[in-house]
Amino acid sequence: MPQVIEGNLDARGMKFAIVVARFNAVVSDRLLEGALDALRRTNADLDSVDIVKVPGSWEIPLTVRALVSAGSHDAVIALGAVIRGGTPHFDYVAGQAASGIAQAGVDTGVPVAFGVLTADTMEQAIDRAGGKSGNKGFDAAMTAIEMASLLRKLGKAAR
Ligand code: INI
Repeated sequence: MPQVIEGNLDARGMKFAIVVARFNAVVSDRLLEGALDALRRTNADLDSVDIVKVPGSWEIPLTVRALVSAGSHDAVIALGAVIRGGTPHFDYVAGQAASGIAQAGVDTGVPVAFGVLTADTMEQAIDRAGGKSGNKGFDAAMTAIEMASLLRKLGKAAR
């Protein structure tokens, strides 16, 4: 019989860091609320969650890498909001955030969930940060929990 291995959504005994950009804080604060809600619902110990605030999404990859390299967390959740607003800056910031966050996880083996919203307008961003289209911070935290659980299982299976 094939063996199916997948993570679960039980965050007990796990330690998480959340990196959140202050830029567009009206959105990123809501993403943070969503992420904390997910951690609370899955029985994480909120007293052991580290929330690290950075100026903008550009600063997220460096900060995530410092955290995952230290190896003190089961998973890291990256939150930010990049809104197009008619400037090419959007593409640089969004692209750098996405690739830097992905690379940090792959390089270190620590799950890093991507909760950086990219949107054309503020309205669209708010819709995805607890408005009519759910909360991407909540979703990212759930993914972090599942991946942390999966990696624990894979670690056990390998031994
Ligand atoms: N940072 C964001 O998180 N979102 C944005 O939409 C944004 N825009 O549009 O400029 C943004 N810029 C700031 C950037 O992240 C850095 O903090 C800044 O360039 C200094 O390094």
